Amino acid sequence: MSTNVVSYENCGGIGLLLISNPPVNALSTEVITGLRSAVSTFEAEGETKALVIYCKGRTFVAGGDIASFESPEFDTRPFSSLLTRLDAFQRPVIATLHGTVLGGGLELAMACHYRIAVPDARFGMPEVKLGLLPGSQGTQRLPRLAGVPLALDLILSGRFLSAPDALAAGIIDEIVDGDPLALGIAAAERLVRTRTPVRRSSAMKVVADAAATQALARAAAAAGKKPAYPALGAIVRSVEAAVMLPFDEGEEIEAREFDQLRVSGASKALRHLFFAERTAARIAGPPQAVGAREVRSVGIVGAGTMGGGIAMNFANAGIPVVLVETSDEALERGLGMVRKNYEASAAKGKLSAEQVQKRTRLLKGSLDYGSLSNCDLVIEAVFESLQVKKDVCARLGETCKPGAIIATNTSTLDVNVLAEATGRPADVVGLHFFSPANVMRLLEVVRAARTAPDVLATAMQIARRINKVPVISGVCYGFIGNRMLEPYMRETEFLLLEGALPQQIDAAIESLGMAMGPCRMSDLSGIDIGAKVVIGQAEAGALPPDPNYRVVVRRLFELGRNGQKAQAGYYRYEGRTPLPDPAVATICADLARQHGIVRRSVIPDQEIIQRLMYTLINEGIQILDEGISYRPGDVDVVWTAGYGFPDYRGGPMFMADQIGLSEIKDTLDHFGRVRGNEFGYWTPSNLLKSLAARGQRLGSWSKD
Ligand code: T1G
Repeated sequence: MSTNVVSYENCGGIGLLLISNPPVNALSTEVITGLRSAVSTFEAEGETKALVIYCKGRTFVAGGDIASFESPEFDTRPFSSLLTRLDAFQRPVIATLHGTVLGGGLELAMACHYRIAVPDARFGMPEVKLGLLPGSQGTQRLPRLAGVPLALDLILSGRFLSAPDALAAGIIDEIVDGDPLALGIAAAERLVRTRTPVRRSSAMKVVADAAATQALARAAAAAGKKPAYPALGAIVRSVEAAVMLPFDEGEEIEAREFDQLRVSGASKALRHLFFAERTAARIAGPPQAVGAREVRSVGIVGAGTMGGGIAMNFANAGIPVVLVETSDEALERGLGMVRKNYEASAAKGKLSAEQVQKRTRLLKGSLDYGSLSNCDLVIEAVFESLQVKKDVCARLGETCKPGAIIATNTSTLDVNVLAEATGRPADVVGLHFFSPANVMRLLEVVRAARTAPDVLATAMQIARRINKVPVISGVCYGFIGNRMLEPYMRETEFLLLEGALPQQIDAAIESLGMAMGPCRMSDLSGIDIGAKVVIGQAEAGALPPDPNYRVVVRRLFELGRNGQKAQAGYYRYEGRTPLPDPAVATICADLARQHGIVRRSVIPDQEIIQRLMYTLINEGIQILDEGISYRPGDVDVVWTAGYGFPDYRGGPMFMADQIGLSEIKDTLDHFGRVRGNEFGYWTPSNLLKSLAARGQRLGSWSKD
């Protein structure tokens, strides 16, 4: 028997079941149908002594097919009942495992009687990251094999186990190096020869000891604190069912929990982000047959906080880095900071001493631009000033070898201008890292007007190598993320002038799940940084001709209230703890008086949310309309990976579809009417207007 994705053959009395559904052998409907029919064939062949299940390609089954969960007809039960059939065989069923054995793949393996794995195989239940739980007996089998505490830990965290750890935990039976099929056949023959009785995980007893009870109680308490993630509670209830109830009753509870989670907003949002992150890594447009350039060594100009953090990313990935500075002192400071960061990670047990040594050895310092002449990629991370950066770019244009890529880490300057300054704009790309650069996952890759296709392709590839989530942005002020921040900060300040307090605005925004409200965020990133951007924009004549525009941040800066580092900004600080500061209310009231702004005693939270979020969303849609960003999902990835937007809301564009585009447009129009629209703050983007008029969603929109 064989379909496109599953084949079965009888090889010398052993049934061989092969799954071949690239890239990751996900359990599509077709795979499940194929599995059912292969298992029926084995069932019918009474004389076949054992069954070996194995996979072609880079991995054993990495889980259910996530795309199939969108179908209203999706049901976990057909796969679960197949697992029950496998489990019930009297003849041994062997899973031979390699790659990433995840979710439904691990469930399939656990339903087999014997699991053999190659040494570098990894195991996990990552469903929680999709807002789900293992829906095909995983919450029932894993506690039986590995015990309740570890099962809970794995299912709640989604973390992976190495093969040795999985062996120690009782999840697999044997590790052997070799070809998975040959290993599976050898194991099958041995089990048959020795007449080893089949061992069914469903028949094992769950150890219900004090450790299990405590783990469940702790997990339930932790889940209770995160109501935005309903999967956590559902996982605890399902594992609890494994402890309290017979297997089939526990399985039914798990299936019901899964059904509810699958249609929950959180899971839909997280599934959207799963695909959005992977799609963002692809360059839009017709596939271009361009290879990437090779990057074996990296240079960084500027060993400040940014430069040092960027350097760590490359050293972490095993790529040698040279950091160039203008003085010994600056260089030593930069390298010292990197060393300190590594030592801190080692002290927390996140890195071994050898890892620290290996990484620091990959980092070299230099005062000489000449040491960049052999680098394949050079990133400038110097002071954010057009003249300074232009000078550095010009020098890099001369110093870097032909074919080397020159990248700028500017966050506010025009990448086209910097590209021209190098004299070789085709080699230039923007790499906008977020601070702290060694921690934040987001990387905006800025495609300038003359960036060569292979330079862009290399930037995307290198981003993945250093474990970043890359998103392409065109050239505009602030790129995708900071540009959308502009109306958000503008409305924050207007609300402060009108009588809202920083703590009220932050609380309203944090109630949506944002990691930090705008005032806390500004205090953390530095009021001086924000104010200088506004002042620079004013000098460049780029601000709206509105005398009230962002006057608060400028006043705080004048007063030296530069945020957390100054222990005063929108808040006053005790250490890192922000405390409401009546002085800020006075500052805002004085400014409001000077600027003739009427203060109100009550500003509803809903107004705060609408004014900040709807204008941010409108800007995002405008960015799509202008082609600065390719896809709504890209914008969502920027905000969830770089700006603390709650992943369970899927990002601002996904959220816009949930709110309804008409509702957003009508609300903007409403504010335009009641507040006046002299400066165009409330003008819906043309794309928003046309989508709203047609009742279309961003999720189904594409530029072409
Ligand atoms: N379903 C559909 N597509 C998948 C997929 C999946 N489970 N996993 C990966 N892909 C696609 C992905 O979109 C990309 O496509 C390509 O494969 C390579 O992925 C039934 C309910 C396996 C560790 O959550 O963690 O089982 O972009 O770029 O870095 O009860 O993919 O090339 O078109 O990520 O080498 C549980 C999710 C599902 C695993 C490989 N399983 N996948 O990483 O490659 S729920 C997961 C991953 C479930 C059961 C329950 C990773 C990976 P494209 P990639 P990678």
